[in-house]
Amino acid sequence: MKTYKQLGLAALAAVTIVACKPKGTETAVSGDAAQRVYVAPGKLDEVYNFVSGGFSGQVSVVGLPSGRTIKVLPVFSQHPENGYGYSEETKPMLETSHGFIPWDDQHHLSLSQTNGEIDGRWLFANANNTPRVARLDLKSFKTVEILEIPNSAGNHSSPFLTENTEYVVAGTRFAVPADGQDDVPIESFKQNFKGYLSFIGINKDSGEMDITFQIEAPGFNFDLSHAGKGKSHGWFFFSCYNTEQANTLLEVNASQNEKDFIMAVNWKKAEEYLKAGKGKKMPVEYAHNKWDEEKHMATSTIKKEVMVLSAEELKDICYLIPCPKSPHGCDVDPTGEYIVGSGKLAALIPVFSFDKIQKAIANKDFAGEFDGIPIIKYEAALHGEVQKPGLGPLHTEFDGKGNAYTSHFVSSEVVKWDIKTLQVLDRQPTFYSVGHLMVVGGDSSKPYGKYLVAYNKITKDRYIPVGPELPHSAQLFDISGDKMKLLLDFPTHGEPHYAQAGPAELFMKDQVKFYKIEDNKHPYVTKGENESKVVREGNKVHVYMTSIRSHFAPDNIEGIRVGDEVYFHLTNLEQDWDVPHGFAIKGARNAELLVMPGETATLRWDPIKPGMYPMYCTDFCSALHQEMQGYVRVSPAGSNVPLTYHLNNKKDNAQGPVKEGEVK
Ligand code: K7E
Ligand code: CUA
Repeated sequence: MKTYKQLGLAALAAVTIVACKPKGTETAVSGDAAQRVYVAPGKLDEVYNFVSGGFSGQVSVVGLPSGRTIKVLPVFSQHPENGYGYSEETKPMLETSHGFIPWDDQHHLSLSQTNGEIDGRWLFANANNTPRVARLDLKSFKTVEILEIPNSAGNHSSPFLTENTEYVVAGTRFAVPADGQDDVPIESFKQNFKGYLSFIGINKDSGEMDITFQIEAPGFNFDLSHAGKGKSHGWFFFSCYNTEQANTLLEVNASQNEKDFIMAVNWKKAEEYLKAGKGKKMPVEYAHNKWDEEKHMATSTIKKEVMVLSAEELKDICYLIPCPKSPHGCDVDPTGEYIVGSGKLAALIPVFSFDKIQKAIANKDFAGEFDGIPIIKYEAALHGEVQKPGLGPLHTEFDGKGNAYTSHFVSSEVVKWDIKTLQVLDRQPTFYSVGHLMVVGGDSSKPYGKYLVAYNKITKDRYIPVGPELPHSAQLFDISGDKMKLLLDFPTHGEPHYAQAGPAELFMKDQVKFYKIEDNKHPYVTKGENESKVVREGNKVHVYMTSIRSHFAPDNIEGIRVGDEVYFHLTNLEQDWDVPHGFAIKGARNAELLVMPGETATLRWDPIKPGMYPMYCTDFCSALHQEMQGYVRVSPAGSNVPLTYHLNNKKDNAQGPVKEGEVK
């Protein structure tokens, strides 16, 4: 919830400071908490928790209940730790229609589902700033695809998905003019700015993404969304704020209306219109980046067209439901009947009924329209309101036992309530100012329940202090009983927003342990030490290099000249789990490579002055890891030192390139 910081809501902030310091922080922890979170040495966690990294651009894998960060997975930001976004193979993953972008702001995650249940196949992640959706393969835990979203800005209501992973959606947080038609006065907001909702189709087998269609909706700010499930499968629900359509000082001007909207989208109907040829092709530009598992490299393609359906023209795709007041979270319960809107400035939580929405549509129980889109009467759609839940409700998750849990930023608490009766059942303070919360499997049809994690914005006194910026904080609650029990605090990487989690068994089967060297189709692969070589093509030098415990082949290279572009194509010949080798060379202006067993990766190196340049392995791979090193001699431009390479003083190509199998 960076928005509060950005908008600088002075009044809210004042409330926060007073309200975010609940009393009795020590007594909030129950007696057996230590036992409940203790994962003994040699034992494994029960749950995989995938946590968004916010302004880090990455995703963390956290084990629950221990709260230990197991790994940070690079997604939208360069990651010097393993060379993601620095190696020649991974650079295309970060290409966009704006060129190479080394960073983004990552807020929401969705685990793929089959029949409404988490299936452990893929993890989808959104990029807010330069709108993109990424797909991670949960066999390799690698980012394997990134798709840019045209006609969008601030891709916030994303990447929420339908119950069979038919679609992942991406709604624009900023209303914007269409791409290519955007050189217009900002004051023409009401005429020219629109809200585009992208429906990204997912290939059932490969998981590959493609934008099937976009819906052009009124120029609101689409904030969050969730798909219908069960009876409401076929529908999507988006919260919108700034229905005032203000374009300046939004903290005041977008908080005028008593009610904004939740937009209900009948995407099955949209599919029918698409089939009937009602879509319009729009010229746009967006990047589609794909990782090739056999070639161990990514490609980036610019796509030029998108299909757009107009919500104004095609009457029965979209309906607006009034929702108080600047709604943020928009969450659907496991049965698909209840849609929870969380107005960040409201003192109640409205819960809408899918059946009632359908009835209201059939009876045309409307209170007018907005840009041609019918507005359903609030009361006609409403199941009821949770009264006095707390201040600043943001996000809601479910335990599958009829309970909902809503985070409250301003009053800094998690509130448990009964979905049917709307009675508040329990409240627990958070330390401090909770944003998102997550129940294990809590947005699926069958939540696993048991644990709830609150992702908090302010840490203050929770950890040993580390200067002006403190880590963000997560808090683990046991929700198996009637009352929530606080078990654990743990610091997080970046700024977590949403998270997803599922039982560990789902993610532990069929993981990639290494890549078979015989399947490696990288164009610069070196499948054995005797194939290693150095080839000059003008000022480009290609080093076909291998690594195995504990040496590189070759390990000495001479005849490199200032002005050369040197490409180290390192193939890791190891065929065993957990034996990567690293590669670094002095003066390299990118990062190291961390090459997985059986994989090939390339580091580009442009030496700018003559010298002796050591290179070495960066990952402690064996007892003789420290011996895993070599030299590259760089001579002045125009020097006639012959290009040679050696291992154990054997094999060089001083007389020209070595033929296969030949040792000189
Ligand atoms: Cu509430 Cu970006 Cu989902 Cu943050 S958002 S908390
Ligand atoms: Cu290879 Cu250290």
